[in-house]
Amino acid sequence: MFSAVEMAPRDPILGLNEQFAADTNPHKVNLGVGVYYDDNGKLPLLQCVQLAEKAMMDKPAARGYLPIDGIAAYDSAVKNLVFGAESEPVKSGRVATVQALGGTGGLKIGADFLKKLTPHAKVLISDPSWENHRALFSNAGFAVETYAYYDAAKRGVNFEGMLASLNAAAPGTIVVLHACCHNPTGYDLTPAQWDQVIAAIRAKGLTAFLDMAYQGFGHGIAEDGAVIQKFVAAGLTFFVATSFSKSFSLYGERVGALSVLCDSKDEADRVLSQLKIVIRTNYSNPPTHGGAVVAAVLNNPELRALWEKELGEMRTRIKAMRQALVDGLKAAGVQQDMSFITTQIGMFSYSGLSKEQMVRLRSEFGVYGTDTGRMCVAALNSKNIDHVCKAIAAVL
Ligand code: PLP
Ligand code: TYF
Repeated sequence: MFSAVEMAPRDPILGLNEQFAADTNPHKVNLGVGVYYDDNGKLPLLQCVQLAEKAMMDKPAARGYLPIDGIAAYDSAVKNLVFGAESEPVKSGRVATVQALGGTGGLKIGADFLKKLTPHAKVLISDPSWENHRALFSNAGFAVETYAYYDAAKRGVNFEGMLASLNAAAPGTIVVLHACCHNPTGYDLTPAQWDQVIAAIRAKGLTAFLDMAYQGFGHGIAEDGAVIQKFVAAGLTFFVATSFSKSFSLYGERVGALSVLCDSKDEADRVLSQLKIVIRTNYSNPPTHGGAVVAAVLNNPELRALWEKELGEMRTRIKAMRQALVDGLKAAGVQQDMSFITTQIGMFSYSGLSKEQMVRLRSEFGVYGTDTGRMCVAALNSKNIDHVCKAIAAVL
């Protein structure tokens, strides 16, 4: 039965983890996968999470099945975070939100629902994008193409190209947009550019699917979320996938959500009923723990303030590491201007290094980034930065 099964290729990013684990270089540094580590190179367990868990353990609860769409207090906390507790969409009840297995789960529920709703639509993802965007929407049955995004020569966004791609798209095309902290390039749109993108989406009748995996890692929770307000103000209906993997350092708990902004409460009720069918036929209902922790933090003013502080510390440390990288490369003798690293935002830096240079970084120095030149600056720290700077200087 399985004799004709072919070996599937490894995930290009997660596959690096295996290679890293097997590397015996004592100076090895993993800048491959998008994970935030603290200055001691450790995955943080946030204080706000520990306090919420302690309160839960003090009052142990049985684990029944959750509703198909997850914990009600979680779904409302997500709506409030994404759209604003006092916002018109939340007050009028026209947002359908479901708990999902990470941001990936939110994307997948949205993709499966869209496939039923608009089976012939094309999906556009940015060039380049998180590799799983293409795979996920392809597996949901869509033809996936790209819109122009990265301009290597300019070290920034090819905005004219992006607008041209959107303006050339057929009505109903699904456009996957990184709400903030673009993965992999680290280059985001300016507010004025977002206005133009939104105008094009409106004029051409496209469907926006915002992927918000890094809210709070760019300029702040509210600042990074401001793009959602722009879409609301434009009168559009759209999709938002939320991930708390990075912002709560809860990667393995798989906490995320899908929100769909509809035209009315009646529409949202019907959309929610369809999202529940997608969930029921895939995994029935989500797990309890991660969602309960995030809901406890977001719905408690003190824990919420603590979360904002801890997330702010992660954001500030990443920015400091970007600056340290620019300074360290200069000190290590790199002649070319590397200051673009501090204009990038979020967890990643598209370094501009070639595949050959990235392979050399790995084999000669134990410094792991992706073949595309992407490095996770959130994994740099005061102990490994010198080694990374010297390694990059050597291959440049
Ligand atoms: N979307 C983007 C752009 C990402 O970088 C990630 C990274 O993990 C995800 C979605 C998925 O998030 P999660 O781990 O919560 O599924
Ligand atoms: O881009 C990254 O590194 C993160 C983590 O299949 C990730 O988004 C990478 C690959 C993958 C799932 C998560």
